[in-house]
Amino acid sequence: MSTFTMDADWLVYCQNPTKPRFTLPAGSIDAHCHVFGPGDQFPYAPERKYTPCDAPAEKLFALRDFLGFERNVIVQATCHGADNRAVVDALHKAHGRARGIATVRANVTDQELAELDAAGVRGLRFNFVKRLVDTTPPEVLAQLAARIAPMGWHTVIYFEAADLPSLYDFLKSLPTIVVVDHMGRPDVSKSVDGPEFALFVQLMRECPNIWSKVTCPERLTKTGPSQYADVVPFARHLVETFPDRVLWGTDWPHPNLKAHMPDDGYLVDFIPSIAPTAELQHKLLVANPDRLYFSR
Ligand code: 0GY
Repeated sequence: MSTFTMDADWLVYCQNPTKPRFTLPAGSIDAHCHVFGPGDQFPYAPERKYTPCDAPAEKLFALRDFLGFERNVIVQATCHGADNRAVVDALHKAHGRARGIATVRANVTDQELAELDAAGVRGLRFNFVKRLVDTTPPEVLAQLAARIAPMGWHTVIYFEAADLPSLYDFLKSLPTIVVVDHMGRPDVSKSVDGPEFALFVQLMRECPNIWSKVTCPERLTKTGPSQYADVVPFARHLVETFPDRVLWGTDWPHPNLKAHMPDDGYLVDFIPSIAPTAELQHKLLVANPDRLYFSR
């Protein structure tokens, strides 16, 4: 019996995804996914804002193989706070086929960072989404970024589009590669050419060290799962404009979706609509994440 009871409105990940029609290029990397617990082994953090279902490494690797991915980038989820043991355990079990993104507090020691590096962690996640975390002051995050830059690590940033104006200068100032989760969460009911998304595109234009995950159509869509048509123009614009600085991932096990749980096979079938050529697909799924995560 688990010590943790998932939230009453929690949606469990799809148990029987369909086989994608789109064949992923050899060496493809799912560059944004999580593991949750299992809570009995890796307790959820006391400061968490949600209690998920368990989603252990074995299930993630089964999905990886079923969909046709070769490797994963496992991102620390907020339900584990700054306790990275579940991610580190998954990296160990992946036998070199995964890298990780950790969350740490300001008092993390150099020795702890070195141990995370040895386990396969290659970056830190800074989260500005208020429903997920109590925000850490940017100056504290800037100090952490300065410490990880010499390690060759990067920063992964999660924020919502409405907060980009206030974060703009902070993002520009970071001394690492900066990977923005889910395209900065644009409001896709607005125009892809409108001022809100234009600001994000401008940030990427101004800063060659800023990358974007073109992920989470299921999270961003306003019109529903049918082709995620409203999300396509945003993701495709970034893929075509910045083909060497985009990443793709499933976001399995899809935390905090309240209305619709995607079929992961169907999410893979979304890829050709945002990366329509074999060359763009290879950059998005293989070359870019391989360069960022697996060069050592
Ligand atoms: C995502 C999105 C979400 C959650 C987290 O770490 C997390 O809890 O990332 C979200 O709720 O939008 O990328 O998985």
